[in-house]
Amino acid sequence: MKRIAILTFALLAHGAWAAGIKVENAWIRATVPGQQVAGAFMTITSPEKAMLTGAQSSAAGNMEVHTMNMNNGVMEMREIKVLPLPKGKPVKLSPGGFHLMLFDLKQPMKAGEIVPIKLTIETENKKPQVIEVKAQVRDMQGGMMH
Ligand SMILES: [Cu+2]
Repeated sequence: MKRIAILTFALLAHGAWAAGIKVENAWIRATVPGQQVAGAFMTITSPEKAMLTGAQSSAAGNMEVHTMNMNNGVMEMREIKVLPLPKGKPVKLSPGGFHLMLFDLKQPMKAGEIVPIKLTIETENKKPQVIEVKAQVRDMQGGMMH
């Protein structure tokens, strides 16, 4: 499926800093009534080598980290358990690439709403850290197939 989308990446004022980990431009794609899943996107920069190992939100029953690839012209998504965060290099979660998936939505995602997401980030030899991010729901054209 070909995705046609016009994306505007505006920096949100709600940047989150915790343990030096920077999360910018966190947003969730608005859903239509009856839709049970939504994609969440953001840019994560870690000052040291780390990994994203999970996410949670009060707005969703479950969340997964996904990767998306084109395979013979077909968009394919699969869950990944670990998303590496190289030292100092921004990792962009965006439509068509890495993203977070919200499942079993408690309510529709309406444009303009702010939804909290908790990211679990681990560095070598350290306890996992939970970083709370505020994601803005945005209405975007185009869809993501599941
Ligand atoms: Cu997905």
